[in-house]
Amino acid sequence: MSHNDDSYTHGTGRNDQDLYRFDIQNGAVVRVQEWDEGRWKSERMDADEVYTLEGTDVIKTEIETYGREVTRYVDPEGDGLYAKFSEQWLPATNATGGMTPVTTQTLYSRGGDTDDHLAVRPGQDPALGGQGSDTFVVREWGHVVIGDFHHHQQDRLVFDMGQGVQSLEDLVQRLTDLRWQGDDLVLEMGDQASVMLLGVRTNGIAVEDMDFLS
Ligand SMILES: [Ca+2]
Ligand SMILES: [Ca+2]
Repeated sequence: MSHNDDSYTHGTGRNDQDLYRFDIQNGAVVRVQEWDEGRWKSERMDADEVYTLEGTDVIKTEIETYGREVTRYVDPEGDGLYAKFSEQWLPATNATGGMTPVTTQTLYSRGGDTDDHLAVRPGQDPALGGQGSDTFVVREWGHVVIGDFHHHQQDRLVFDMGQGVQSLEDLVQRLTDLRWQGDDLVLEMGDQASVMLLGVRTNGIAVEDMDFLS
């Protein structure tokens, strides 16, 4: 798939905080840097990560226990500054449910006017779905923020973290606090994880808007 078909509807997720730079020598990525807290920081390239080039896109393939996580970075302006565009979980054939993610379709970093599937991860700007019925998939156990959940747009909140959360009861067991912070709703799961939903006091959310996959 070429990202060019998609990038205008999904956006690139690009902003000042989620930028990457890749040093490329002889067709291979030799260094990865991430813009973090106002400066470039080198990212360790782990042995279980493989970077490849596809046109001008950089593809990171991360080998996990029960599958692969494929992340695409794009540089639409051609200025050497990349943004994370999408990710996809490709389970191994022996993957077991529960403690592995379930959603295998491509998840984007930023939504547009259409119905979008979005990856929600810690350490990123609030996930934005935009107009349309968007599916926010929480992919990681950590502190995440969703910027524009709207009940009346039939947006969905999906827990798919590979943590064995497969029912509302599983989630409730892990919840240590559920509170309003102004117009924002915070679901706290100990010190290690939380889901903050900005503005949902007015935008609305119901238990029926949630799916519990893993
Ligand atoms: Ca959308
Ligand atoms: Ca939406």
